[in-house]
Amino acid sequence: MLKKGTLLKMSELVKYTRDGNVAIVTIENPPVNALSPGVPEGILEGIEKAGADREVGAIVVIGGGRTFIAGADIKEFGKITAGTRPRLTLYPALLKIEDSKKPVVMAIHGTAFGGGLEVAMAGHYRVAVASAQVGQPEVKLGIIPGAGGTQRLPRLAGVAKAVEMCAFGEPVDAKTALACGILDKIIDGDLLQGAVKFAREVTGKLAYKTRERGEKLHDAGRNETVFAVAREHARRTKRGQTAPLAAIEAVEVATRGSFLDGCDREQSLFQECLFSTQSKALIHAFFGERMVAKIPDIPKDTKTYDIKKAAVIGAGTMGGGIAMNYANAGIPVIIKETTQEALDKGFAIIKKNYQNSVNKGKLSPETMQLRLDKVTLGLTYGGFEQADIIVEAVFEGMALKKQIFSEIDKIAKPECILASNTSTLDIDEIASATKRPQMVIGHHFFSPANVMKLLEIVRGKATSKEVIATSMGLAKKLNKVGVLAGNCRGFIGNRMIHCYGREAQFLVEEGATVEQVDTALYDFGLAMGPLAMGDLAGLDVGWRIRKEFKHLEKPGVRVPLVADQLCEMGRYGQKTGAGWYKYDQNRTPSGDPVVTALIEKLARGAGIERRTISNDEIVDRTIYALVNEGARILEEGIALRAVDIDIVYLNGYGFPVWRGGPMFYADTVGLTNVLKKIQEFEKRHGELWAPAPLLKKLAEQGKTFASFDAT
Ligand code: 3H9
Repeated sequence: MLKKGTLLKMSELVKYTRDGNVAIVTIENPPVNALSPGVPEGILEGIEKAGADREVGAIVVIGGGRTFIAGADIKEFGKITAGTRPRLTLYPALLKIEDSKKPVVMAIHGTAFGGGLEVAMAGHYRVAVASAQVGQPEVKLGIIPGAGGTQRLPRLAGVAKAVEMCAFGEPVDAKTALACGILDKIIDGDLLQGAVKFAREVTGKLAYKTRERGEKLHDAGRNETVFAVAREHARRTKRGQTAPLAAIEAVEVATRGSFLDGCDREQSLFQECLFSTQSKALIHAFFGERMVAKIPDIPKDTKTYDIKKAAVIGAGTMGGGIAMNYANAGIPVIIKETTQEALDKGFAIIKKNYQNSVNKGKLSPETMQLRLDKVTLGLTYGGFEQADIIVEAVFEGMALKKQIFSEIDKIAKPECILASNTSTLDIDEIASATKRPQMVIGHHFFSPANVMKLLEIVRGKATSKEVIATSMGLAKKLNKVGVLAGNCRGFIGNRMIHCYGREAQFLVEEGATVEQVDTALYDFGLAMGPLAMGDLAGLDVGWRIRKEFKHLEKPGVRVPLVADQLCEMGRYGQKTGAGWYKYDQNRTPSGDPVVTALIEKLARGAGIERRTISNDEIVDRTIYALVNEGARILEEGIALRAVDIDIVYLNGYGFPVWRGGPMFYADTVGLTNVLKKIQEFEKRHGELWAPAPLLKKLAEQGKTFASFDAT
């Protein structure tokens, strides 16, 4: 008999050892044990080796390092669709694992996601530590489980749970997985020891193949409702996405025919999804979210500051939301205002936001109290001297911001980060009000700041690497996606949105209705149309900014006419009950003839020809305005990569994730086509549509923004 721990090396990726009569197959493919080429083969080889070894009675499959298996290697998908590698071989390998005559115990820690859960379900038993999670998150990548997951999961967990997991992609914890039948046991203490013990207990016993279990599949009456409700939910919450509906279909097939028929259908749906543009876009977003954390001139080991205490100036919508982020992350935060009334109002909104989460069951009353206890209020800078970061969140006005920065410069400790939540203003000019410009940085949160995932981190010319590295790490701690931007008017997000909003307004001046513009972009997939978004954010915000930059307007260049007039009329949007739309007491919008008349009057006055405008033109004009400005931002180095722009738009502006972001979308349309349209717009509308030099260059070379990222 082999000694405990004897190593029989099969490949670099999968190791085979023995503990007495139990074979242990360990996956060693850091960081997340993805099923890269060689891993499925290695696992199968281990199972076969154990099968052939007379001394082995049972087999444990376990992940080395921090996790079991996080799924297929997502990097391989691009190679398959590009035709540079063949289809994945996981599905047939799992049939063979399941056919093992000796019981296979899957031992799970970390995550068993996607192909990882599919591997686990091909075993005869599954044990896990209490902190483990299992899930089929493929839909988040625009695909469905492709190795039997939609067929084995309903057999283990029941149809409703399988539909929920496969169509919506959320993970479940070990306790839930045990309760619904995915797991057989939760192991306290050492996972490997527990799994080996479990394997000994089941040695010699009849092992069930998941694919042969059918007892949870057939409740026709109930299943019908489950599928109908899931489809309706998917259409509503995953608007425009094809993979969730494909996943529901695949599970439905499991309830209607044999396992192999179901797998056939799953395989073809998987292939369809894998080759779709949606999947490519979602995979682009997955890697993009990780890519933005990588800043070429800031090494991983750059020193960072410890953020233990925060202070926020301003208890308005932004200040309150920002303070909530700190409180949520367990960081005590002081909020300063100029009047008790403003402070009370701000704190009441924070409380109301938390209370809403409690009412929806998303937060316990105890956690709400713990978070509120992290927030203190003040009318002076008292306590600011202890803060590790001070975030200014007052109105967008340079003079006010500079005054505040010169005040906090005097009281903040030397290593305190001074952040401005400005959405457009020059960070260097703000920093010039202090004696420590290296500590000054932009932290541009998006409204509502306690909800939106994006944090645009704006680097001034003097901002230190340590302050940037701390900010990027802090974004993660605050549960945000941090994207680094260079300093310019509006940075990445608002500089581009300015062009998009401009075109939306021009379109209504030229004859589209307010509703038509918003509906066309909603149908394109945006969370809301640009004019409705303006009403939500407050039209006065842009108005104030336009006044700040009035002196920079070029004479003779067309400017939008309507929004400023709406503000002059006191129509700031939802908060005043009227903006582009009028709103009832429940904030339900309806079209307003007053606005239509105003638009017609202003257009007539400016000699703008009114015409019928198609929805396609609305989409092209607004989205290509984003793309053209995005190309300039990229060329100027304001964004590090095109994907950084995409991540800004996906996380801060409600751009549909399944389109990958504006730059990725342009790549899918083809830059030559985009350029051609922009050149047509230039002819018709003049210099605002001059094509960005980078776009022109890439289009002429037949290249993409993605190829620019890769160079
Ligand atoms: C699938 O399984 C299809 C099947 O049906 C089979 C069909 C035949 N592949 O996120 P992190 C990288 S589809 C390749 O920062 P965390 C990631 O890019 C797949 N790489 O860590 C990053 O690289 P870098 C279904 C992957 O602890 C590094 O690993 N599975 C993969 O915050 C660390 O990742 C999923 O969708 C992968 N599968 O979170 C799970 N996963 O350091 C996707 C990660 O160079 N993964 N990387 O930037 C996740 O959800 C998270 O990564 C996880 C860890 C929760 C596992």
